Formats: sequence, structure tokens, C-alpha cells
Amino acid sequence: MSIVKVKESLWNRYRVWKPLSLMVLAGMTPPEWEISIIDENLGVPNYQAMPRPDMVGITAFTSQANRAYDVAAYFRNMSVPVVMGGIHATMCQDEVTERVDSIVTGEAEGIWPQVLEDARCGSLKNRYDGGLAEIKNVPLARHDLLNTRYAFGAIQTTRGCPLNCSFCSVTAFNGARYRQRPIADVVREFQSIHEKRVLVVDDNLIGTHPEHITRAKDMFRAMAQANLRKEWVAQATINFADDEELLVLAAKAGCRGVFIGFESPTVEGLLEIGKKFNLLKGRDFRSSVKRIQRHNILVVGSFIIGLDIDEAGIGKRIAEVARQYGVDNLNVLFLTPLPGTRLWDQMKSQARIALNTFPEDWKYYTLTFPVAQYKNLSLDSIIEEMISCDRDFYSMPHILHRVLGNLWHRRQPLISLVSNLSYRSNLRLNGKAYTEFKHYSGKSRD
Ligand code: B12
Ligand code: SF4
Repeated sequence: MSIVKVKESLWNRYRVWKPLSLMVLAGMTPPEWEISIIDENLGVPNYQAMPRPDMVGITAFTSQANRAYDVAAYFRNMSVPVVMGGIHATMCQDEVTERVDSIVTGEAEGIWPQVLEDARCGSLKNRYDGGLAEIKNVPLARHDLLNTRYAFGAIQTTRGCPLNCSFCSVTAFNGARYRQRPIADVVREFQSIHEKRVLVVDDNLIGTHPEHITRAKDMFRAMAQANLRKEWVAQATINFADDEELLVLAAKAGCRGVFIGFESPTVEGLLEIGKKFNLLKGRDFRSSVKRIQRHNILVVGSFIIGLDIDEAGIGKRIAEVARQYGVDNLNVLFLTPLPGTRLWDQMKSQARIALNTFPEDWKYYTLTFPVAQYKNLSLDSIIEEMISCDRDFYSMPHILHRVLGNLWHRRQPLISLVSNLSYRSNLRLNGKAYTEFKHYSGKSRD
């Protein structure tokens, strides 16, 4: 199940990304296993028409858990053993254990060969824990197994994040230690990717310490030298803007866009969620964004609505601030208590998790629905704030202004237009989804 609805809007083709986890698992699966990867983001296949598998491995975000359980039940009915791993299996172990034959928590590199061997011998255990992988053991992903119908390929070059923001699962799942893959592996894997455009899934592409930045520069140099002819987008913190040499090298290596989490327009908001990194004294976000854009790199800014300090007017405020920073696209999400995060613990202890009939309610944990109780915003008003934010930032005059600006600076005007229209086309779909959500949520909050 996916929040990306390809059928309902063709623009969404540009928002479907390859599921890397299963390609990585395939990369460490011995050759005697024949592997097929199915990505339901592209549509549900006719499982009945497929040959019976010896084993099924499922990955799912929390928002996809219900669909994962349906698929698991289908195969278990046929007595096919089902193994589930990934973020949801790790954060909600008891729930998942009841619905599959075996769960694998944490990163799988250290344990997957054992799981396969046990499955082969018919002695699969209920639980395995991979912990944190030795980064040099991350295999080259099998990009050949899924090479059509995607606008973007995917690759991971680092794992872990020391920043531990309250709403994010990454530090809990991948650890606080920033681990970087060997540069030669990254280059080789890039070379095996079929798509011209690639999403680098790292949570923070360049890291936070000087030695991380040095390694990022070395990696960009190696990528440029290998003449990969790829264009890629990545996630980074705003310190990406602070080193001119880094930006030059990133652009040479093919960087065309970065997602940056600004999260809140206020210092109080940043303190609330623990994103201290954005609070660097004297940081001027507008000039940081401009410095990045000067290298022909588009900037997508991400913000959150629903912090305790947010009040009526926050939607417009975010849209204004995002325009003032000069970002090319804006992505605003509702503050969502994801299982395993500090925010989850906090909201749970305050009885503020409003949609709490699990697993059914997980389907709304896409960060695009307000599933909690927010301090100063009712259900209706927080949705109104989101709508006013999107309507303002994605109004036709504002889109034209941005796209013409990019045309003038010769900064990927076509991509800028497509991505702005993709977001805009979803506003109508969002409106319909909010109405259904309010109906559902009203009943479950009674
Ligand atoms: C890339 C990415 C996306 C891509 C997804 C592409 C895709 N089709 O998979 C896009 C942009 C679409 C996306 C969307 C969303 N994402 Co996202 N995303 C990520 C990101 C940055 C990287 C995921 C990745 O590819 N990692 C690399 C692979 C190799 O690692 P892995 O998936 O963890 O897999 C390893 C292990 O988990 C394990 N494993 C995984 N699956 C399985 C299965 C089996 C059988 C076994 C044995 C092992 C195993 O083995 C792998 C190797 O060690 C993660 C953060 C992160 N660091 O993981 C967030 C993350 C997964 N996303 C998150 C969220 C919340 C979302 C959204 C709900 C919200 C949003 N708007 O961002 C949407 C929802 C999508 C939906 N359909 O409902 C959360 C999920 C939290 C949760 N509890 O579910 C994360 C953890 C980030 C966060 N802020 O906390 N996302
Ligand atoms: S939001 Fe980004 S910076 Fe914060 S912990 Fe998650 S990955 Fe790290």
C-alpha cells in the first residue's frame, strides 16, 4: 500500500522510488536461490498466477503494515513460510511476530545468510536480530531485479545519524554512529544502476563532522572521475551549503537536488524537536539555499506542522518562510508519533496518540494525516493550516514565479515545473483524503 497514487495522477510517476531494502537483501542472497521482487507501489500483481515460492520476505514501513499482513496471510495459507524485516518489524516486534513465521529486526547483513540456511533446512526461528551491520559488508544491491517503470534508481552510501531528532526513527534504527560505505563499492553500485536519475537514500549525505565531509568530497571526486553520467538527488542538513568545494564536487558528481529538513520556522520549534543543528548562530537560511542553488542544485525544503508551539496561522507562516528561504519545492508533513521514536514515548505518556487502534490505524501513519492530539490545534484547524500552506506555496502565480526564476538562472526549469505541478496535482487528492480521514478519525476519537 502506498501514499503515492500513480493511477490517480500521472505526475506521481516521478514520486515512486525503488524499494532498495529488497534489492540489498537480494545482493546478499546466495546464487542457488532464485529471486523475484514485487513492488506493490506499482500495482498489486496476480499472485495466484505466480509459481508457488519456497519462502516470502516482506518489508514494510509502518504505514504499509496492514497490507503486509494481508500478503503474509495469503502466503501462510498456502504453507509458504513468511519472514518480515525492516523498520516496522523492528519497532513493533510483538505485533509482527503474531502475523508472520519469522521476524528479522535491525539491519540484515549480519543475519540474512543464517535465515536462508535455516529456512532451507526447515528450521526457521521466530526471531532474528541483525543489529547494526559492518558497513563494509553491505553488498552491492541487485538493481537488475527491478529495472523498469521507475523514474529514479536508488542507492545508499551511508547509514546512521547522530542528531536523534525526536520525531525520526533513524537514530533508533540505524544508530547514532555515522557509517560510510567504501567509496569503490558506491561507484561500482552506481555503475550497475539502469536509470539515468538516482535517489541517494542516505538520511544525511555528507554527515556532520569534518572527517565526514572529507570523505563525502572524496566520494564525489571518485564519482566524477568514473564519469557515471547520472543525475541524483539526496537528503542533507543545511550544512551542505557551508563548504564551497563540497558543492562544486557534488555538482560535478551529478547532484541535481537536495531535500533539506528545515522542520520549523521558529527557534522554539527547532528546540522542541531537538534539531539543534539548524540553530547554528548567525545561520542565514536564504543565503545558504542560494549558495546551493548557484551550483544548479534544486532545494526541496521540508517542514512539520503540529508542534506544541504551533498555533493558528502556522500554515501561512511556513509557506511565507519557505518562499523567503527561496526553496524550489516545499514538503510539509504533520507531526506524527512513529513507533520507536522519542516523540512516540512522549505522546503515549501524555495520552495524545489519537488514532491508536492498531494495526488498523497504521494506514494513517504516512505523516500526511494528523493522527495525534496537537496542543493548540484541533483536528479541523490543523488540516486547515496544511491546506492554506499548500494553497499558498503551490498557487499558480507562485509556481510560475519559481519556474521563471529557474529559467532565468538556467537551473533545471523543466524539473522544477514538473515537481511543482506534481505537488499541486496532489492538493485535490489531499482534500478528498482529509474529508475521509476526518470522518474516520471523528468516529475513532468519539
Ligand atoms: C528512501 C526512503 C523512502 C522512499 C521509499 C522508497 C521505497 N520504495 O522503499 C520514499 C521517499 C518513497 C519514502 C516514503 C515514506 N517514508 Co521513508 N524513508 C526512506 C529512507 C530515507 C531510506 C530507506 C532505505 O531505502 N534504506 C536503505 C535500506 C537498505 O535499508 P532498510 O530499508 O532499513 O533495509 C535494511 C533492514 O531494515 C533490513 N530489512 C528491510 N526489509 C527487510 C525485509 C526482510 C524480509 C528482511 C529479512 C530484512 C529487511 O535489511 C535491510 C538491509 O540491512 C528511510 C530512512 C532509513 N534510513 O531507513 C525513511 C523511512 C523508512 N521513511 C519513513 C517514513 C515515515 C516515510 C513515509 C511514511 C512518510 C514520508 N512522507 O516520508 C513515506 C511512506 C511511503 C508509503 N508508501 O507509505 C520512516 C519510516 C518509519 C516507520 N516506522 O515506518 C523512515 C525510517 C524515516 C524516518 N523519518 O523515520 N521513504
Ligand atoms: S530527521 Fe534527519 S537529522 Fe534528524 S535524526 Fe532523522 S535523519 Fe537525523
